Amino acid sequence: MEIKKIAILDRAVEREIKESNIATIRQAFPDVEVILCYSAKELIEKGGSDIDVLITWSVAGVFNDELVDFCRNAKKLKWIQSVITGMDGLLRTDVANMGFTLTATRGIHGYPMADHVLAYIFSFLRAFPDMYRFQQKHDFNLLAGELCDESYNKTVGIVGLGMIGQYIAKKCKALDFRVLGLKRHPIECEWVDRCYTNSELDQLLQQSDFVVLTVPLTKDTQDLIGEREFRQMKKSAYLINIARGGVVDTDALIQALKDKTIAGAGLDAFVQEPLPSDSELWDLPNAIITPHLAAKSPYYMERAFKVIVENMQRYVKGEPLLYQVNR
Ligand code: OXD
Repeated sequence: MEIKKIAILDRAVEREIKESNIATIRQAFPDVEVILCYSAKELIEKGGSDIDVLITWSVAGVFNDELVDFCRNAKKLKWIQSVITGMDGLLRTDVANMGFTLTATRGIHGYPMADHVLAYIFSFLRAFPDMYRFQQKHDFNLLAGELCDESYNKTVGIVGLGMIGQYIAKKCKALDFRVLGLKRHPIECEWVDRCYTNSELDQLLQQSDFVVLTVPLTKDTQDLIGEREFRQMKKSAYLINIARGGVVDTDALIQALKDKTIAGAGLDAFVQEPLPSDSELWDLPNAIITPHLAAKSPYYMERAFKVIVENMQRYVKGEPLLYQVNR
């Protein structure tokens, strides 16, 4: 397969793709024309109607009507490579059925995401949200020790044991947690004490002190965790969602946090992003909110572009691409 021209469409606000990332492509493919742009309109203005490959984000919002129309009319476009792993934002649009080869970037999220999960876990164990509230009041609260717990004898249950989930398991095991996992087709994994299948979710929920969600958002995982599932969890347990907001029923989550059906939640993904400023979640004292950045790291794009260049090399050689998306 020949590649003559590619476009890299970055997100306008964040502008995360740097010239140094694009240089990785230019070095490996000096004859390929590369267009960098921030909207479908700019892509057309810069002469991108005849691109062979589109490299972009697959989060909700990027594939807006403009970009969907662009894809419909781009006669030479055959392959769309995402710079992230979750493809739900793209798959929800008509682009899913336009016959393009679709690939994600995988294998690089575990490092920052495992750190992010551990940051939630230890913040909750050591009551950091409470400590921060005392600090804001200049309150050297000697009774706050009552709020502190420890990791000894705690269980982390990871719902979704893909590449990210397994890396989280590895880090948790190294810190002596008991680790449970859940996967449609259970696997043997050296860092997981027991791997359950989908129909055994309740068993994982009932035993875990921290339930970590790392599954993709699909029709099978939409609202996977709702009122019934919160009631299966221990009252002392925390939910950690670094997957997609839609995996959890938001109303049931707010209720569970208010009623203390569970102890708290670390949330990085939301049904509506940005999380609306009037969402009740912002003010719940037992929620830690981060703005969908569990995978962020100074090294992310550098790693992502290595995967992308490897895929371009495979593409021109006619070899199977890495991380093809199964619609
Ligand atoms: C991803 C993400 O899908 O960071 O890669 O949300």
